[in-house]
Amino acid sequence: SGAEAPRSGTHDFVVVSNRLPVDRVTEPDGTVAWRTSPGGLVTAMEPVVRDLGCVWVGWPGSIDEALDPFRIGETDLRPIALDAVEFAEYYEGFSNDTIWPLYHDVISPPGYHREWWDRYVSVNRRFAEASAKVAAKGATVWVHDYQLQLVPGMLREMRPDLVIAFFLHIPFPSNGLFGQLPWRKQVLNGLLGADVIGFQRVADAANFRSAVRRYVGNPSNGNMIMLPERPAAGGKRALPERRVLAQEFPISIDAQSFAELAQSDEVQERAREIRRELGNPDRIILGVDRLDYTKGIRHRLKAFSELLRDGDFGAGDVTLIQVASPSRERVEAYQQLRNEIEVTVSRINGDFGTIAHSPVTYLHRGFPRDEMAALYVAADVLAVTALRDGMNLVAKEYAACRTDEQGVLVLSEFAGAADELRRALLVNPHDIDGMKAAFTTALRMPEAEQRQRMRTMRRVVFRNNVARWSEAFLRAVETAAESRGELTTG
Ligand code: GDG
Repeated sequence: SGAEAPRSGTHDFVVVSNRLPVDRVTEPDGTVAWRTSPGGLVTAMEPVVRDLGCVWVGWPGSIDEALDPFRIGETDLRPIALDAVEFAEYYEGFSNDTIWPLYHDVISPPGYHREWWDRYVSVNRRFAEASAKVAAKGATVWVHDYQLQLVPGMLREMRPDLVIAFFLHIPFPSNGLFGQLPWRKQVLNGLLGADVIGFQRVADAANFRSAVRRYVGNPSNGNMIMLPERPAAGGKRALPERRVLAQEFPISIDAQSFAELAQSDEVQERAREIRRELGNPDRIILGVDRLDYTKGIRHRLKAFSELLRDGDFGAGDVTLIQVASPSRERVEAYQQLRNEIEVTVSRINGDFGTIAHSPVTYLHRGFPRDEMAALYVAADVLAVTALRDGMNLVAKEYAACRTDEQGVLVLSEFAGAADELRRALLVNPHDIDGMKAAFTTALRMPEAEQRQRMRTMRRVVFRNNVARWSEAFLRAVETAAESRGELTTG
C-alpha cells in the first residue's frame, strides 16, 4: 500500500542485546509507557544511541508476548519474543547460571545442562535472524554481551557483507576455567564471527586470544587473531581469510551529566537530608550493587561488622547504607544470596544497633538516578568490593558525582575499574583484615588526601568518558571494515 514502507534491510547501524533498553510501565491512568531500564549496558549505550540513532534488537522483558516494532526518539525498537521455557533455559539457565558464574571465576558453581545449551543456540539464532533482516547491505551490527555470543558467527554465515562487532561487558576467564565449558569451541567460533571483539580489561582480551589459540587453534599476532580462508563445504559458503581484533575497550559513563546532576540544588539538599535522616552519623559508607554474588556484599558486611565488634568505631559513628537492587530473583543462587545477606544485616543490627541507630541501612529496591546521585554525594566512603566485575560503573559514577573532591573510594582489584582508578584504596575482598584496614584508613582520611586522590580519579573518569569509549570502539570497527576490503581484494 505504501502507507507503511517496509523498513527491513534499510538500517546501517544495528544494536543487538538481550534486553531492549526500555521497560514497560503502566501509568496510574492505565496507559502503557516505556522507561529507560537500569543497568550498566544501558547506562553506557544511552549517550551513544542518542547521538547516532539506530535500530535496536532485543527482548522487551515480558514472557510470551509478540510486540510490534516501535520507536522512541531516534531508536527503532525490534522486540524479540521469548516463551517461558526459553526464559528459563536460555536466560535464567545458560546465560545466568552457566556463563555468568563461569566467567566470574566460578564464584558460584555453573550448571552445565545440554537442554540449556540447545535453547541458547535456538534463541541466539532468532536474534541473528532478526538482526540480519533489519540490516542494510554492508551495515554495522553491534552485538552486546554474554547472552548472545553465538550471534556474530550466525550473522557471518547469513550475511557475510555485514561488519560485525561484539562487546563483552563481563570478564573473560582464563583457560583453566573457560576450558570447563562443554561447548567452549562453539562459543569461541560464535564470537570469532565478529570483526572486532571488545573486552573490558587487557587481561580479558588476552584470556580470549589464549582460549582461541588453545581450543580452536588460530594464532594471534598482537591483538589480531588470524583466521584462514574457509572453502565451501557441507552446504556452507566459502569465507575469505579474515582478521579479528580482540582488544580491551574499557567502558565508562557520561561523567559530565552525573556531575551536573550531583551539583543541582535538589540533589545537594537531598544529600544533606539523607545525613539528617540517618541521625547525622560521623561517617557514611555506601554500597550500590545489583544483588549479585559477584559483588562481594557478604565480604563487605563481614569486614564492617568486625570493625564494629573490635570497637574501633561505635554504631553511632558510622553507618553503612547498602542499596541492593533486585536481580535475577528466580535463580536459586540469587535467592540463597539474598537470604544470607538479609540474615547478616539483621544480625549486625541486632548485635550493634541501639534504639536510636541501626548500623546498616539495607534497601532492597531500585531508586531513580537523582536519589543515587544524592547517595553518592552523601557518602564519605564508597565500597566496591566485587569478587569479580567486568568494569563496575558505580565506582566511576561516585567519582563523577564528587564535585567537592571529597570522598574515598575503596575498590576491589578484581573490578575492571581498578585498572584506571589507581588512586582508590585498592583491596582484595577475600582478605577481610586487609579490607578492614582499608575501611579504617578511608574513614579517617584527612581532607587534603581525599582531595588529592579524588581529583586524580575524577580527571581519569572525565577523560575516559563513555563518548571516548564508543568512539574508540567504533573507530576500530571502521578500520577493521576497511582492512577487510584490502584483504579480500589484495
Ligand atoms: C555489567 C557488568 C560493567 C544500579 N542500581 C540502581 C541503578 N544502578 C545502575 C548503577 C550503574 C549500573 O546500574 C550498574 O552497573 P555496574 O557496572 O556497576 O554493574 P552491572 O549491572 O553488573 O553491569 C559491569 C557493566 O555491565 C557495563 O559494561 O561495568 O562490570 O557486570 O550505572 O548506577 N540505577 C538506578 N537505580 C538503582 O537502584 N537509577
